Amino acid sequence: MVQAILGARARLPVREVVEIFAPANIALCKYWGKRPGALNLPVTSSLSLSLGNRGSRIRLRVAEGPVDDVCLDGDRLDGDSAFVRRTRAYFDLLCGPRRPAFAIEACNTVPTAAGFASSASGFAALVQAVDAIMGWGLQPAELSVLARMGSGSACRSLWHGFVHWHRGEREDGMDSFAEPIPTRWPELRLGMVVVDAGPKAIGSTEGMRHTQQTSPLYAVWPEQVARDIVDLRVAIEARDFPALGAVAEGNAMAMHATMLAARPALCYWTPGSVEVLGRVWQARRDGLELFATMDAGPNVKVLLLEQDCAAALERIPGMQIIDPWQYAGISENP
Ligand code: 2P0
Repeated sequence: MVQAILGARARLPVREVVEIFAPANIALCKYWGKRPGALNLPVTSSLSLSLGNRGSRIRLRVAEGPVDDVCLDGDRLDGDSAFVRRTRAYFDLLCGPRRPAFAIEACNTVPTAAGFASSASGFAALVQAVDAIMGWGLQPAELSVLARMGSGSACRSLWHGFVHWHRGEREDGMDSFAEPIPTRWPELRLGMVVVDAGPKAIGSTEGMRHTQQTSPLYAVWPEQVARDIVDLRVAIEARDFPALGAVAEGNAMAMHATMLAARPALCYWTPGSVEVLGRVWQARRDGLELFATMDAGPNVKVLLLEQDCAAALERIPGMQIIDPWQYAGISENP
């Protein structure tokens, strides 16, 4: 598939150094489950909101020595670390085995230790950096396909704002890529509540596999997603916040329900997660429109409007509020 995209493009660098930023993203309709194969082809479509200036910045240059050199947030990583091995495999995938060695400096502006950093922004930045340093000039959809092969949700991190990842039908995955939704919603905010900063016990890839193989509730997940995506698109178009929040929260709860029904159960929630969810739900009963979403971990993300930020912080002290539309000046990508 990489060959189908790159065609006769040279696998030698045309630039010495490039610097790229890609935002992290939070799904409002989740990607949970893969079709067979190693291409990260999803069972369903999904829809996300990017996190403005929170994400990954990557500086990529051709290395002086023969081996890749990887620095993350200022620390040089051991060549055997999982991060370096995954990065190296991705370079091999894109540039082939006879590629030059690269030096990469990656810096996350989503706090890594807080468990929010995902591979999404990293692979989205990486594929754009490789495209730029090699002078390939690939189309956005092609970059999205290649980002997806690094990590599924990375295909959504090529854009700011709302992004729709289309499931696609083809077995080669060439029609499974994301596209931006051109609706801005400047009042929309996303709160991050750190419940547990530690690494999660079961990664998403394994969690998806286990859910698909053993959960009797997984059978209804694709139908639910099909409805939720349509409802989200309508809510975004109408800038209908209660509708957007209700669908996003319901979709996240449904995803976690499929995991809870897996055998044995897969539960990313901790008592702290439930406590935060309780605060969100109590706020709503009191007339404050907050909605929750959660991913493959215990931390809680809160959807809210700018006008409610102060009231929300009284309910959930310590919540870090992100403006998804604040990214001017950080996206000077080539
Ligand atoms: C999402 N997650 O849509 C869902 C919700 C986690 C829960 O995308 O195996 O790291 O690399 O394709 O992209 C996390 O999964 O998984 C994810 P791989 P990825 O955001």
